[in-house]
Amino acid sequence: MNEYKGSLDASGKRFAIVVGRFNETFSQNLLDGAVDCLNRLGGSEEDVEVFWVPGSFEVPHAAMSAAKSGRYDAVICLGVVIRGATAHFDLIAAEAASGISAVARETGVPASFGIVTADTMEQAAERCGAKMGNKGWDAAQAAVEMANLQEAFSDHRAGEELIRATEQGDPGDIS
Ligand code: INI
Repeated sequence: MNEYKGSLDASGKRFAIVVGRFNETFSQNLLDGAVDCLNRLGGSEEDVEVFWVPGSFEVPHAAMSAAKSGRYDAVICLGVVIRGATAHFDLIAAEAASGISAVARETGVPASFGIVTADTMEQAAERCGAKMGNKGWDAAQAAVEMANLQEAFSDHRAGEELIRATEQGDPGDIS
């Protein structure tokens, strides 16, 4: 059995961070968390580019452009959607989620989901750096892991193993 795991080493990797400005104080906290994570995992701020967009609804569009540019190993998507603040909460949250997963699916560039969905401002605060941690930090960590895992698919030996597993009808465990 071959098992693949992306390491948590951000050195030498380039990241785009796309962040929705709506609920900006919280979004800024997510961004700070993501940048802190990349720094702690050995990344360089020179390899990080941040793109602000109006709100979470626009995050997938900019994330897709970033992924298609070929300049990044992964795209980190951040935003804050609060139910109390909008009647179209569900629409915005659903579009952000499906749009971000489409980025990874259609481009092959990992795109991590750091969109906080919360019922109240208090819940949002908890997920943006208070009691429940920082979802920006978590999304950055997932992006680092996925960026490294991607290499298993381009590495010669890893590729052969994946092909063999597929031929045997076993998709293989690449977690
Ligand atoms: N965008 C968010 O990121 N969070 C929200 O809570 C929110 N609310 O409440 O409406 C929000 N709306 C803006 C939306 O993302 C778009 O920017 C806007 O509809 C223009 O396309």
